[in-house]
Amino acid sequence: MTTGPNNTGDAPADDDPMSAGTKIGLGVAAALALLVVALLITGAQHSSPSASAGTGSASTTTGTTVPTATGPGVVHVTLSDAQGLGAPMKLIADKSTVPAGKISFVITNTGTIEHELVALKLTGSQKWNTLPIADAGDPPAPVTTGANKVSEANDVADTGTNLKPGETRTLVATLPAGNYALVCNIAAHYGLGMRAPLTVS
Ligand SMILES: [Cu+2]
Repeated sequence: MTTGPNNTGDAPADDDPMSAGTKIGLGVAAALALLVVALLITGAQHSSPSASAGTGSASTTTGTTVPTATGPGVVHVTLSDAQGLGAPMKLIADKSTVPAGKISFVITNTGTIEHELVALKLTGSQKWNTLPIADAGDPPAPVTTGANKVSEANDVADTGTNLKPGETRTLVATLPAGNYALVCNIAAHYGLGMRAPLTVS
């Protein structure tokens, strides 16, 4: 009320309270900053797994989160090569059997070049590791010479754009019971070993 501006005599008195206040304020600010950082770290740790689950009931969705989810419907797929087209390549899935329904493929490219994941529904007597390499082009089409891909006529889930080296991506697909081949169908990759079986039961 009467503590308005008093010019005289208050100047020295103002100095001390203000500097003390400033110190307290800085202390509080530092503490708050630490708290915020801690919350951000905690939040990040908690949000990763929950974001992984994927949402929606669409047949396929993709995400760029790096999930750590596990469960019967989660298949971790590793795409790898040692030196590009100059050596055998690998497509390794940590499961070969999953229950029918929503399946989350958590795909990581640990190789040196780009890769993709395509799930092909097998029909008739087709086997995952002996699909005819009779196609070429993008999209693949039957050719008489220069074939380096398998047919994608029965493509049921696809990462679309390729994964760059080091990239992880989630592909969610709703698959009915059946036999499938997981392949990378970039030119020559299937033939170099990028294929794995998947049974949906
Ligand atoms: Cu590949």
